[in-house]
Amino acid sequence: MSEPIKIYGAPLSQNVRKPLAVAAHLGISIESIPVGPHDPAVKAVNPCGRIPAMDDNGFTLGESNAIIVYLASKKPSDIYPEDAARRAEINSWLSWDAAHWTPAYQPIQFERLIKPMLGRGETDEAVVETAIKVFEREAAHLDAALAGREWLVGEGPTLADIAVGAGLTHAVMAKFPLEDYANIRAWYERLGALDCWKKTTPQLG
Ligand SMILES: N[C@@H](CCC(=O)N[C@@H](CS)C(=O)NCC(=O)O)C(=O)O
Repeated sequence: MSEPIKIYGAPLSQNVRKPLAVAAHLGISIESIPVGPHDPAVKAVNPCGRIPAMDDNGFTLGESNAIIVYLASKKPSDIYPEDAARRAEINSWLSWDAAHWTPAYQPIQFERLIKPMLGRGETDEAVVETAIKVFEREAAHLDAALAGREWLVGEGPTLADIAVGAGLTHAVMAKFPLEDYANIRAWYERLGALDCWKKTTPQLG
């Protein structure tokens, strides 16, 4: 008999939130194993030690966006529709998330939130200033893409919204500069109204 899919990684991580939210949305039963990066249990599944990592009855996988595509492929639904063009658009956002969006917000989050939380020193304002320039460029792109739309692809939430939206999990605490991006803020509120988002809101402190 097969066991529930294991997702390794602390739910506080925005990257871990992605598979937890997708599983919650699809009603896929999973076992969440809340361990940090480089824990031996993670390394056994994902040799580079990063979270999330997945083990589906011996099939192991790293990279949050690959994991959510795998989960969605197990249970066909509107969050990853069969249509080739829709899938390609979703995949394009998943690539943008990994290649541009995450590197844009992560330094701000690290400097303003993670560093103080882990006692790794003061926020380096020079790093934040440089990071904000990068962030503004990518946020402007996302905001423009959302103009006149409720969701990034098609008419309902998809993996694209979950992957890209996960990056804003700690936006308030890390003070991401979102004041000028009304479309992003409205879209993130829509995402926040989904049950899968409410169920996976990390509890800080
Ligand atoms: N591209 C990876 C990034 C995963 C990642 O960097 N996770 C962080 C926690 S949010 C981590 O494990 N960091 C430890 C490290 O990079 O060594 C993904 O999307 O899964």
